[in-house]
Amino acid sequence: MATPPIIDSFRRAGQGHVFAFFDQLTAPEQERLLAEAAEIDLAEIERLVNSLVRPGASAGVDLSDLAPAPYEARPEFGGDAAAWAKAKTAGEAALRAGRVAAFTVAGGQGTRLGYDGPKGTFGVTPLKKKSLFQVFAEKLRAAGVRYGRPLHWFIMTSHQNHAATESFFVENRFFGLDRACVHFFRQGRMPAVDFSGKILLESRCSIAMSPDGHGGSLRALDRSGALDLMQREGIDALSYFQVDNPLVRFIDPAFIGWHLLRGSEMSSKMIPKAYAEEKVGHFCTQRGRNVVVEYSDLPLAMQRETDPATGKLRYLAGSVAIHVLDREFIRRMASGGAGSLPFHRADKKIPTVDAAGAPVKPEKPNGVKFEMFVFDALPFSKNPVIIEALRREDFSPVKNAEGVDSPKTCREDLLRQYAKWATDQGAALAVDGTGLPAAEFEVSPIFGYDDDSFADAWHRLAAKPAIAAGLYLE
Ligand code: UD2
Repeated sequence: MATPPIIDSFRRAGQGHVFAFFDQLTAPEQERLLAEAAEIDLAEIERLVNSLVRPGASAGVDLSDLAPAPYEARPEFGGDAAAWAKAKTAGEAALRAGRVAAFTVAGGQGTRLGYDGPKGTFGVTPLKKKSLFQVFAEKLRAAGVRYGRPLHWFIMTSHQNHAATESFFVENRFFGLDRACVHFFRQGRMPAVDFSGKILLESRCSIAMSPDGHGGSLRALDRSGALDLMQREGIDALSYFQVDNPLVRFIDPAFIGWHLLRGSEMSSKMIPKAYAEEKVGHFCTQRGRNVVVEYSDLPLAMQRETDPATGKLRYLAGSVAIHVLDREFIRRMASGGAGSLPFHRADKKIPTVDAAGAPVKPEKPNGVKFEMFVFDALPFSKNPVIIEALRREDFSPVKNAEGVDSPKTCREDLLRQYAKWATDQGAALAVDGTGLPAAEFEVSPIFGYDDDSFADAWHRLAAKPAIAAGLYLE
């Protein structure tokens, strides 16, 4: 049989070892390997190896001329109350007009949590143990009712978790959403390479491929037809959030309003960092553009720097990965028309095979994965706006099995959120100094998913229930 041309192109690129076992494989195994190889842009890999992997390659993050990025402070912290009110009105109008859709990036591998399954299926709420996906689905359902329009929801998965994610929704009857409004699509993949730039095999018949990072969502939104669907439906603003954060207020009229009124192509929420080394990105400016510098790339001294006038952290504005993106901006980024997202290097332990084809489970990093980050689109966007958000209303991710950002801290933050909404309405309940209620209770997003919707629902109740352990408001 003649050698398939793709094998020749791999050989020419110095990656012929990918097919070292080809002649020993069954026909379906050969097909699988060829299909994976066809996903790879060899020129792109060569570029990345030269710029990020070869000895002497730079880490790729430019820290010159950084300064803290300005942001719109909330009215209670000195911001312009009239501008916030105007933004909220504009956002509500956009929601009623059906101009907004939700977008969850759920393609990550969730290794830190040690949970076997798509992270969105992980149970988080205090009493009902609702999954992350159920919490988001119910917020969306409630917002659809509030604004008189069902909202579309895009969910990006990876090759590893796509089927399990879809089945979870089917088994749970889409949590009451119209399934025609829920759209799943897979993100792209990139091959891992060893430290000399050779593409790693995962087994004799497969390449070590992994998701291309949440920045891959821009290309994937385009490729999947999501942008065309948005255009047909008259949707121009996409509310972007991560799968691990059940507190997120992703249908937030004020945020959407700031984005639209400013003609912003990419808007972001910032939260003041809780402590200097908090593992979030930092909103900065660099030569007139907004950028996010990840905690791992910002030297500790800068993370800890304080402003002499206020004593506060100088790089205070933490990026918690909540954005609104303009549809046509995504399209331009996806086609490379606005610029292209850089890849970042992550050194990992990558299961592979030795020269004889026997499996190898490395004990220390043996190779490099390439990932794009969505926040790297920021410097390419026109009129970007950053608004301040409240941690208690927007952010408590589940990342680790224990300690910070764990199921326990997230459950407690959900309880604090419910307690705050209830006490704001005059409900009597005991809370400790951190706002944590003594009674474990739960508020369904269908009852209330933010302070406004909770207040309205509470107001409508003929008899106000006593907030006690086990109460479920729905
Ligand atoms: C991310 C941000 C950090 C901060 C923090 C807030 C990066 C590099 N850092 O940190 O600045 O905002 O979140 O919680 O993003 N995902 C995919 N496909 C991929 C990789 C990730 O969909 O290929 C999704 C993943 O499912 C999750 C989100 O992206 O929803 C974040 O991924 P992560 O857990 O790797 O991000 P983390 O915690 O390092």
